[in-house]
Amino acid sequence: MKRTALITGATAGIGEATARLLAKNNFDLILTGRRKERLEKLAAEIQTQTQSKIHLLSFDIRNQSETEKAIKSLPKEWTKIDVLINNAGLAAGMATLQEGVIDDWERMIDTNIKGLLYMTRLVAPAMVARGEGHIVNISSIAGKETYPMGNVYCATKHAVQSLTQGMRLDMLKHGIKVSSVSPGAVETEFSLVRFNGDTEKAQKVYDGFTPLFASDIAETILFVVTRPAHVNIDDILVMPTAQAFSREFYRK
Ligand code: NDP
Ligand code: 8X3
Repeated sequence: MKRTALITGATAGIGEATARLLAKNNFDLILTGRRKERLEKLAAEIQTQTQSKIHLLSFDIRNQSETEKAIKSLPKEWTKIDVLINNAGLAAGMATLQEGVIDDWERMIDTNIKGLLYMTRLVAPAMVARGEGHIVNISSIAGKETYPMGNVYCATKHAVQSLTQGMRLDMLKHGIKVSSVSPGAVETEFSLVRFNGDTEKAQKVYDGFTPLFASDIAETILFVVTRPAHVNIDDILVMPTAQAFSREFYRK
């Protein structure tokens, strides 16, 4: 039977790759992100290749009222969300805490923690009422380790780990699955965003080794959301072969 997945942050990287893969695997999709034209282009491409139905919502997940308005605008036939993939997120800058840029902290906390909370608060009640549903939170190796100058980003991803556990506990008796997927370095727009559009700095992150690709994480997410009803993947850590710990790379 066809299921509906809502993917936040589907305009790029992991979210986009996941949209493409789920569309090929019997999912209808609600895709979100701020860049509306990217969502429209992606939807058009997917629809030429698959039978997937797609609904687009363009809003800033840091804004609670925009997020609520978007979810409340869903036509009735789109209100049964089977899978919520909380993927939208970013790192902004790298700095010691004592030299940290407050605006960067706000962006990361508002997107990675508060945005994820707003979305879950809006979508989870209907899952609970139906007694079924699956929430997948995209965490990171940065949710398990803290690296120099990664202070606030790492803290937001540690929060995602903790919230994943909290959601699982709170929704346990309602039959809701809650999972996290925690990647190491994935080559997406992540580093470009982190370094504010500095392509040279962004490229250096992936120099000399093969990072993960967004499609690797999409495949992991597909695995997580297609287990039998009695199986929940609590957390899955996926690393490039050439990466051990968050800052230990084997570069050739
Ligand atoms: P990308 O920068 O390629 O994609 C990020 C997505 O998040 C975009 O679709 C962007 O959409 C969306 N987003 C960011 N801010 C907002 C906002 N305020 N409102 C709505 N949407 C927003 O990065 P990735 O695909 O790599 O990142 C996806 C997730 O994976 C993030 O949570 C990240 O922390 C996590 N992750 C990434 C890793 C990596 O190495 N790349 C490793 C581990 C975890 P738009 O700008 O159009 O709004
Ligand atoms: C992204 C991976 O190690 O750059 O979450 O923080 S890392």
